Amino acid sequence: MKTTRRNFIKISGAALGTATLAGATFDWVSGSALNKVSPSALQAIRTPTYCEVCFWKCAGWVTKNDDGDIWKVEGHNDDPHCNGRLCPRGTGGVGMYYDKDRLKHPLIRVEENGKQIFRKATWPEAFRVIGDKMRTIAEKHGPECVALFTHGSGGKFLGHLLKAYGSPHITAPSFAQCRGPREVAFYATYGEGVLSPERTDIRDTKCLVLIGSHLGENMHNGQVQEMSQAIDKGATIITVDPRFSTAASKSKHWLPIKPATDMALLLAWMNVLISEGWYDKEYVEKNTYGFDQLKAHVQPFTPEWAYGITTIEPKAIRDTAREMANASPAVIVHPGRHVTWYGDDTQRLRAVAILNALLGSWGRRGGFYNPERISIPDFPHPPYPKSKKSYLDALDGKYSLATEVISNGICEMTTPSPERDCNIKGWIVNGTNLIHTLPDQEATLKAIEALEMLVVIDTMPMEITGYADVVLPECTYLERYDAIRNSPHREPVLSLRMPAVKPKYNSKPGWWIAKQLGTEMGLEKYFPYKNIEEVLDWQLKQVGSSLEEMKKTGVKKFKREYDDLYFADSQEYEFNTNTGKIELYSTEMAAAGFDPLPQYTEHEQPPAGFYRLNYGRSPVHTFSRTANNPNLTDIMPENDLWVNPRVAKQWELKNGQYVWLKNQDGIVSDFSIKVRFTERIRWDSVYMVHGFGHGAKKLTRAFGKGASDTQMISNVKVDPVMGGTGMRSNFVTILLEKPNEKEVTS
Ligand SMILES: Nc1nc2c(c(=O)[nH]1)N[C@H]1C(S)=C(S)[C@@H](COP(=O)(O)OP(=O)(O)OC[C@H]3O[C@@H](n4cnc5c(=O)[nH]c(N)nc54)[C@H](O)[C@@H]3O)O[C@H]1N2
Ligand SMILES: Nc1nc2c(c(=O)[nH]1)N[C@H]1C(S)=C(S)[C@@H](COP(=O)(O)OP(=O)(O)OC[C@H]3O[C@@H](n4cnc5c(=O)[nH]c(N)nc54)[C@H](O)[C@@H]3O)O[C@H]1N2
Ligand code: SF4
Ligand SMILES: [Mo]
Repeated sequence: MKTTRRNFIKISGAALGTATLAGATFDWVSGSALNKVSPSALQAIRTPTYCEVCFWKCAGWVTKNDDGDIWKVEGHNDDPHCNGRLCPRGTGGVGMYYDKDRLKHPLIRVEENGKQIFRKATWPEAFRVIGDKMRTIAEKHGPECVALFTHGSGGKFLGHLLKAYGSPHITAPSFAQCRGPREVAFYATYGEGVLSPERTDIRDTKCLVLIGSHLGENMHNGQVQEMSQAIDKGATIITVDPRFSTAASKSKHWLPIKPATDMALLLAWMNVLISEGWYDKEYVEKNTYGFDQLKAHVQPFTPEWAYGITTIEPKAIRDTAREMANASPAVIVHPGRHVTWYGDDTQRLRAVAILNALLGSWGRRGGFYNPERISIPDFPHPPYPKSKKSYLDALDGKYSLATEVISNGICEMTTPSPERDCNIKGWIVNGTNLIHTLPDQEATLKAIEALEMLVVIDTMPMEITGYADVVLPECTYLERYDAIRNSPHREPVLSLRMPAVKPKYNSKPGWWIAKQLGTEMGLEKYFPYKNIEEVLDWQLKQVGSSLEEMKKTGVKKFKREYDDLYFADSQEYEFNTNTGKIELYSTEMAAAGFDPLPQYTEHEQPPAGFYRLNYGRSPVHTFSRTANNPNLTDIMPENDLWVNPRVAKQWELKNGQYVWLKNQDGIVSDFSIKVRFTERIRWDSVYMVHGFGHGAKKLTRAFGKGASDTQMISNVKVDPVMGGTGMRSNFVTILLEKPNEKEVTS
């Protein structure tokens, strides 16, 4: 098979113009810019938006300065995602617009004097190259051999393009690298997912149990606000985390669990609730299926049994079970969000779902509410062509309960293998930096190397752009219209994003890119509109609003129509499961050949001299997307390595010293990372924030700052139920000296 050798190209040249960056400093975040502003600027016209710095998508207002340029973004008072307050990242989002390192022009990979470089191109040239390649792939292999990876708002338009082209392969890292196991587990149990924003009724809860969910560092705005509200009202917080997280510091009970053993704790909690008779008997009797099997199943899993595995004292297990039962049904055992940890994640989340059912919290005030969203029709278009293949066809029946396309599955399908008749030949990658996002970088690069076409649509010269054949610069969220944000919430709520200013440089919005590309490919009948305003106005009018109205209000709430926010005691409910009940014993899992009741499995522990690599979020950064943001790097320019003082002593480390890391497979970190001594991390683990250690030189602030957790994650534990990539079974050791070049792997 012919493969294109795809060297990483450093994006160069192209730097046109002198973007005046009137104070793209942390001023916006600290609010000190407010003092410098003239009254006339305060009256400047506000335009509505929703934030793209993370996927919570808070609605906000953009205000311009006297020069007509962007001054600040603030939260929208009527939006339940943010209640008028953005998080520091959202406030600092203006930095995405002002960043001088942004992608400025379309780029096409060409060979000059035996060297691959990017040539600055016009949009029509770039579309022609992509159109030609896509036509060739469709003719030679079939349109299902092109896949779209997408994360973020523009995915709607590109997804439409791909379906019109004839491919079902549309995937996002938010499934198999994030919340997929949670959704599959809750569907199996309740016939419904947890969704985003999560349907957790935190503001009214009496007891919130966080299992590795580090709210407070994980800054998903509405949830963090509701958690402080709940604390103010006297709610009990129980945090299960091997690390003393911010949430742990706010907790009545912190259970510093041995990593990778949560299943044992969950089973022991069930054992206590059932054996002590502390579960919600009426709710369980009325709504659930399989209680007797569950009771027999958890009988051996006593707190004493779990103690040996988790290092959590039996008394602490009983006391916390009691706390939950006392609060029931206003109790939430939070399912978490990034849950792809150890490969048995769907089963762990099944245990979480079952525990909530025993506590009667699903559909109850202070537990999980019934969210509602309105249905907005698509702009009319001809039916999509029928696709010959589904992504599951190529995976030999593996991951049969996956409810979405799995990104790592697309990588597998792209990498040539004699056992597979269908290979993917082209990728369009929109708004996801796969090099930092997918674990096992070697596998990602192998797949990329086998591609005939890689198109990347991004705002920044991130690592993934360096492997592209064509790079398309999208304008930032502050410069464009996007699909209507339509969230499931306590009440249905819509939010509009519109451009506050014209796109800088030669960047364009995603909807325009999709429409032009569609036209280039002869698919114009799928884009029967002049511009996005026409689409949005038509859609909004179908639900009793209009673009005109939304431009003024930004956010619109609707009345609930279908059911109540909580279950009514007097009513019978039918759940969307095989038995119509909440399935403690999952008939769906059993039919698919998986354990119908969750089992404890032992996971690997670090070998001598190695530490488990633990990772998480910083409150002021989002993944790798903010690592170059001028406002946010001002607050936190690099990540550091949390090391227990006991480990530090053993290695004779100095606080603040830079070290390199080497993982269990001999992979050495490209960059060094600063050591931080802290009792907040266990002696068997080290911790770092995800999203740093960038190797793309054009990221002038981020390049070489801190280390990349992803680079160290080469051991992936794939969840057999739905294909999620467990990433927490990687172990690192410390290198005190800069490794010689040969030892550095990439
Ligand atoms: N090692 C490791 N891997 C992880 C995680 C982890 O904690 N550790 N977390 C996992 C989780 S939970 C998730 S959800 C995923 C997140 O995965 P991603 O969403 O891929 O995360 P980012 O690194 O932020 O990459 C976003 C990319 O979109 C670009 N971008 C930003 N705004 C726009 C825009 O408006 N338009 C376009 N076209 N591009 C834009 C950014 O420049 C960047 O290249 O990562 C997963 N992978
Ligand atoms: N500021 C900010 N907020 C964000 C994001 C961001 O990039 N920045 N990303 C958003 C996204 S997409 C997601 S998915 C969420 C992710 O955020 P969450 O779902 O809250 O968290 P995780 O990344 O799974 O978990 C990190 C926590 O798990 C703990 N942990 C590690 N191993 C174990 C273990 O074996 N058992 C237990 N019990 N705990 C363990 C770590 O110490 C850490 O405190 O954050 C969201 N919020
Ligand atoms: S939580 Fe913060 S970064 Fe995420 S959408 Fe809201 S304001 Fe933006
Ligand atoms: Mo995520």
